[in-house]
Amino acid sequence: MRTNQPTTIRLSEYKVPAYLVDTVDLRFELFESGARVHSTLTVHRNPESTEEFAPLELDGDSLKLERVELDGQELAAGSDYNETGVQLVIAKVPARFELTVVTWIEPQNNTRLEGLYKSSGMFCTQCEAEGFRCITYFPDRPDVMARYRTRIEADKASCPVLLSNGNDVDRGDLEDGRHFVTWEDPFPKPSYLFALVAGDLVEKQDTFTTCSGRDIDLRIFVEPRNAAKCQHAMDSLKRSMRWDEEVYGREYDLDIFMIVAVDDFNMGAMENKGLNIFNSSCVLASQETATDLAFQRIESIVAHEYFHNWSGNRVTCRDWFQLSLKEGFTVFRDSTFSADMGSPTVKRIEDVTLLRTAQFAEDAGPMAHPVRPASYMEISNFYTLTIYEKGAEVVRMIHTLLGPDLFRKGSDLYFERHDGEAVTTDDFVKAMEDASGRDLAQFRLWYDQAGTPVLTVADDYDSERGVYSLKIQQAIPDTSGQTNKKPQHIPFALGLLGAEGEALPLRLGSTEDAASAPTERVLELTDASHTFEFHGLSQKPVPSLLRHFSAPVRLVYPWSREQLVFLMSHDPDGFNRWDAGQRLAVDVIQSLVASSGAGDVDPRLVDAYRALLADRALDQALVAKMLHLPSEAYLIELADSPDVAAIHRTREQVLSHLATSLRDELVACYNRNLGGGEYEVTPESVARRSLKNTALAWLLMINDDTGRDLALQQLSEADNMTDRMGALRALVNSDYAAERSQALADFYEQFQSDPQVVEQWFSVQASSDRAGQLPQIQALLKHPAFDWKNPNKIRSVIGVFAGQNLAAFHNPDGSGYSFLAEQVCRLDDSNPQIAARLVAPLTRWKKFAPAYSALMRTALEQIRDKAELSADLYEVVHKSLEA
Ligand code: 7MF
Ligand code: ZN
Repeated sequence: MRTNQPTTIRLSEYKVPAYLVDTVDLRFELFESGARVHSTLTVHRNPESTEEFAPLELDGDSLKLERVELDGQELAAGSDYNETGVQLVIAKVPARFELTVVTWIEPQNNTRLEGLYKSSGMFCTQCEAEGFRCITYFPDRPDVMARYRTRIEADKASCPVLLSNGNDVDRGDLEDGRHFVTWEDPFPKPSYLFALVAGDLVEKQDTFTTCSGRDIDLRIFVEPRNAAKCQHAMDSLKRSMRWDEEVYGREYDLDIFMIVAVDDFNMGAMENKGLNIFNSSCVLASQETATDLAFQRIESIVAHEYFHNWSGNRVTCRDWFQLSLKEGFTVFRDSTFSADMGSPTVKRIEDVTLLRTAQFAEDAGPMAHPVRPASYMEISNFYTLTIYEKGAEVVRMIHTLLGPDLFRKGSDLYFERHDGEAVTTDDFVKAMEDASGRDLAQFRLWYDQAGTPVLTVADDYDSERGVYSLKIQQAIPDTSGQTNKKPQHIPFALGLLGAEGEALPLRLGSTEDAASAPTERVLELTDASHTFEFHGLSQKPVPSLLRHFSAPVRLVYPWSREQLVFLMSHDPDGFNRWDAGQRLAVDVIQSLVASSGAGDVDPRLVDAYRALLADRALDQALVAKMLHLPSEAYLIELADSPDVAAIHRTREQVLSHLATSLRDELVACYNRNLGGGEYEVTPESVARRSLKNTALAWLLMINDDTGRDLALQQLSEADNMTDRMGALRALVNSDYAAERSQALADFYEQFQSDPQVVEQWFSVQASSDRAGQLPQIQALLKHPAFDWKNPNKIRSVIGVFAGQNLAAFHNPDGSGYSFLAEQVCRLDDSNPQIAARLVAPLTRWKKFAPAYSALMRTALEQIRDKAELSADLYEVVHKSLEA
């Protein structure tokens, strides 16, 4: 734990490493009482470094140093080397040498879950970004790439399975019931991709034959009780491997690919070379225990980690400022994969919902930063929605500007040019430029300028000339440390619709031929203001703007409610149909909030939803999405000085008005989507369940017992977790207090032995304004299944309360805020990464009305004044207080 102020690392101060490492030879002796790590490095001076006589500086954290040897000679502390607590410094080293370092670590006491630690009796590692330095002294930076050989020694009975990166090359028995396995990874890699697992695990085995005919051994390792929950992850893995061959021409490179499920994990998963480690909740699934959402999440995370093998591992990041090089690109890849596996429109809706709700909020808050940040204090704070989601949008825009063929040429060139290297986002853009011949100089601003661009569109129709003009202005808001930003290069996809909903030809000049003019175009905005003229139009069209959400921007256009209703049922772009529905619902809710709930819910909204419920031609997955009202979080993000209680109340008022008005249609929708035969996770059956469960949730907002009875019946008859959870959630969020308690108790009784289900059980309560008021949250923290050492449990209660139960969290008495501050302080001592992530909702204090924001600020100050603040929490709290 640091007590002094952490330092700022700047991109502008990047220097090539003074020494490079060729090989790393590791030997782990694993015991109950700790682990001894013997590390032998072959090192040489970097010819590209200007510092010829630089000292050798190795990073280390929480290590007990036992021995240092240089070329076989033991070195002495003080005279030959210095240990500073975070570094091992050897002042004088030759141009080429062999260094051996022996350290002692205590995985069983490692609660930070960085480096080597124990989870349910199993040894495992997490080294990204800077965890390797918690294992041994090493130049722990991604531009130092080396070949690793790892020998693991452990007790054979408690740790029959010993895994590391690459291929196993040797194994055997040792004295005292111990054994060893040696692994060799032929590909040079940065230290953050190192992994080790040792424990009592069972494996599910399969094979994949690559495009060149090589057989790859696939293995998923889990605790014995989870043996039957690996099939979906295995299928997802094989689909990902095939897709990466077909879409990117990328073949897997080792002979074996392993996945391990771990219960205690700070993040979702990790792409360690040949040995991916997953949070159990992101890999284990069965019909009885996992929802459709979980099945989809698992597929996309397995894909994400697998895709990193090329976008991240074969070509890696030069430094952590380039994090989006691998993360933005890989999220774009996994998102395209998921779109190809299901409905592209629905996947786009899900991605945009996350982006607009959470990334836009981040970009407007005190921690706003560019996709390529210029500085950071603690790198683990920069695994953000901006790096991942906005970074993916930036890659998507390159794809839009170049088209699929030139984009593929660009990615081929990128992989070919930089295979085995550690590079920058600029190298990525350069490869795209060189392959396509396009100039992306202005486009690069997307990497450097923080903040969400605002596009303001004004239109005009000249009936005499038959010309429709669109004036599009862009402005990028100031963010901390950045003002007066330059206009960015923005791809803007659009279409124009005639009175019957027909797609009109887009003729950008009077000479363009109507017959050959496309009905959708991508305009390229480069100036602060542009006016585009569309010719040959005999009537004023309805514009369908920013189709597919072609750029991550806020779009301002004075839609009328008639236009939105029209687009909801006519726009050929499914994404914009959904978006029109969202805008209409937002407009209706916002005006009711403004009038303090006085006035009626616009009947056009009711009619639009009625039409949707009756629409059997439209993709039912899209209908299911369109029936979701904009979330409270999104409504809060859109508001200037949000009154959380009023937004919550009004949204519920609209929901129950819709439900009451559409009761018969909802019952019909419910019944129509009931049954459907054997459970399967196909887009069609997922859509059926989603529609059915939405209808059910709405029916419980009505003051008769229809919904309650259906929910109780569904709860007792469901053969899968999606339906069970749908019914439970609907009951928990209803006013049927007795049924709620009974259903929650029965559910726990039935599923208490399954940690992933218990996490869902915590979440459904913590997110509910009925079951998740502060005293109830306090009680959940005392529940026997709650575990302060398990990040998933912490997130499912505290994280969900502060992030999803917004009316309760923003209780005007400030109790939600001081509760969060207290838990964050407590967690900072055991797991700083989790503490720093959990505090995020408080950092948005400036956005709220004065009464709220003063209390939020007080809670932040309470954290700031805590003794011994971690660097993680220090950075977030200080930056948000100083903003
Ligand atoms: C899909 O990016 C999308 C994002 C870092 C840990 C996984 O592969 C990763 C790791 C964080 C936040 C989100 C994700 C990951 C991490 C993630 C996972 C799946 N390199 Br932190
Ligand atoms: Zn990733």
